[in-house]
Amino acid sequence: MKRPGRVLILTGAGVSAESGIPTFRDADGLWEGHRVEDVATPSAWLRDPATVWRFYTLRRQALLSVEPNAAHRALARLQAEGPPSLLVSQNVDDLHQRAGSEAVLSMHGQLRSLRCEASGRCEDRMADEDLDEHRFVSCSCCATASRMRPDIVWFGERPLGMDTIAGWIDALRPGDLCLVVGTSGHVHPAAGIATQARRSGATTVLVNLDAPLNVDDFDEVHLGPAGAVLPPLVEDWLRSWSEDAGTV
Ligand code: BV8
Repeated sequence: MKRPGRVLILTGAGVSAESGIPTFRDADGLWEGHRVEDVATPSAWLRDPATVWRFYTLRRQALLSVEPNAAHRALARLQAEGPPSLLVSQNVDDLHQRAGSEAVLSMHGQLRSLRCEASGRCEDRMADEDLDEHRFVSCSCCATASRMRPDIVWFGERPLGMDTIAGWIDALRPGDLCLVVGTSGHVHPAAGIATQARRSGATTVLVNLDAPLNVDDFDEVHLGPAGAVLPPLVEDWLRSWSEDAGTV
């Protein structure tokens, strides 16, 4: 593959699977018997905030005991040594950032932070050991000390950074690269990014454990665990691109 001008990367739950974070399909989309789509919604937060709060607080606590894996590190290397890139993640963990990726857009929000329901102001609460799954948290930004919600994009809510993503897709040219890693292609608008990138002329490459719903959107498909597939793939790309540039 010739050196691309830009690289747009999209990741899903599969890139964090080898860090020990279960994917949504692994659990058949269930958490303690609840369908994720029934817990990760504004109506669930209104109807049963305690269950939703517990769902996210337990997942935030689980983040404290996991580390980035070889897939996160390979993507961080691609971003550091390769062409200009943006990494759009559907994941709400912080493993790309902890692996050293800098240009990361967490389109579905982040477990790390909480959002004031009144002002919309976010606070990073990852370090708070005393966040427990049975007690809501009030903000410190309003006189009324409003309740804080998980800083997560729920089903039916507009994903974050849509304008930035659309701008990147519009700027893609033939020969650019759209790399998609570890996603089943179930959730929109994320699942449409590869199709749109291809329409812009970019080469679309998939790394996934098995063929997702949108496998036909890809010019190149590498099936296997991202932690095993990505490091040699990134190595090969960087080597051939540096040879193209005449620098070895
Ligand atoms: C929107 C945060 C409008 C929550 C998430 C009715 C009402 C409203 C909207 C809809 C509706 N019906 C449909 C929709 C659209 C809806 C949608 O797509 N629903 C689906 C279920 C059909 N989308 C929305 O609601 C979105 N918002 O549409 O607003 C709008 C849009 C644009 C502009 C203006 C307005 C919001 C969607 C965001 C929801 N929030 N996350 C939380 O995390 O708790 S989505 C959540 O599920 C995850 O973040 C993730 O994105 C998704 C799961 O997908 P994947 O990441 O792909 O994970 P999955 O487990 O499915 O697959 C893992 C893959 O990895 C597998 O293929 C597996 O083979 C592979 N794998 C496993 N191990 C490895 C591996 N690959 C490599 N290596 C391995 N080791």
